[in-house]
Amino acid sequence: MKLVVAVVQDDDADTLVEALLRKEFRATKLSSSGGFLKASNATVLLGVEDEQVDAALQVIEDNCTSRTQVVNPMPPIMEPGEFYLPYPVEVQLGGATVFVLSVERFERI
Ligand code: 2BA
Ligand code: 2BA
Repeated sequence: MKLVVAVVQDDDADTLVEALLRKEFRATKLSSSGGFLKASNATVLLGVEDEQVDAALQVIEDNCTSRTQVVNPMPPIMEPGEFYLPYPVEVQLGGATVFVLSVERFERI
């Protein structure tokens, strides 16, 4: 068995979970936030049999889209009299960041 951990954008999370359930995957959605943007995202956990991993990844790929987001970087620490003109930076948010881990033991208690 494998544990698929997928960090996805908030906008895609509900559609993804619905699509996974339609294909009879079991899923748990956690609210999370990105370290860099500090914006909320979602982490979807899927415990799946080894031979189902590719099918699960395909559902993730089909339902998670890459987007560009414009962010304002943190201003630097200023000395008195210094002037900082903030300019927005474009960040490419991936459709999903996916980790696949081996599960040593799975129990339903
Ligand atoms: P965030 O950390 O909020 O990152 C959002 C996007 O900002 C990233 O998109 C990437 O394009 C950019 N970014 C992140 N760190 C950066 C840095 N140090 N310098 C320049 N740009 C940076 P994604 O790579 O698609 O990641 C989306 C979200 O997936 C991340 O949100 C984070 O929550 C998660 N993630 C990505 N890689 C991860 C990893 N190796 N471990 C754990 N979580 C990860
Ligand atoms: P839920 O997905 O809301 O599922 C609640 C209960 O509904 C499940 O209890 C199970 O009895 C039933 N159920 C879920 N999916 C089903 C399906 N495709 N067909 C028939 N019955 C189904 P538990 O199995 O005790 O799971 C409790 C919670 O643990 C789940 O909440 C989910 O959040 C998590 N979970 C269970 N198995 C998981 C897995 N393989 N991967 C990720 N999360 C899992």
